[in-house]
Amino acid sequence: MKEKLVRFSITITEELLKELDEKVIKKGYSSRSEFIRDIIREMIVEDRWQSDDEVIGVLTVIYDHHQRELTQKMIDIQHSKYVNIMCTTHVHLDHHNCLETIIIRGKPSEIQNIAIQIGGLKGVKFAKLTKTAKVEI
Ligand code: NI
Repeated sequence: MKEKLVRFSITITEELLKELDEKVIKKGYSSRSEFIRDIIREMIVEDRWQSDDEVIGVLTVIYDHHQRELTQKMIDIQHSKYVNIMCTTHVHLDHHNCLETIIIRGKPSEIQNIAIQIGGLKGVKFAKLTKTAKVEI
């Protein structure tokens, strides 16, 4: 089902318009409209992360393969009853380093809690949480 599109005009300074157009080109958007639609969706996702709604986080972790019991500790943390681990992907980067992405569904506070716990483990060299959510519009 195709959603109805509406057209509206906005008033901004020439300077701001120049900035907007530069960003549209730099980020590879086909139009100002597409860029602005994505900005609004990004704000919706940010709001969800400030709420108690269900969101999705992608935790990227790089850790020392040789750190004793680290993988078991990471798995124990993921077995939290408050979140749903949707999938994990493991890549053996080199002899010492593993990279893992963990896709987590749950409440923002619980996902952040897991990200902090895993990020703080001995042997974890890098941990970054990417915040996203289902946006139906
Ligand atoms: Ni590995």
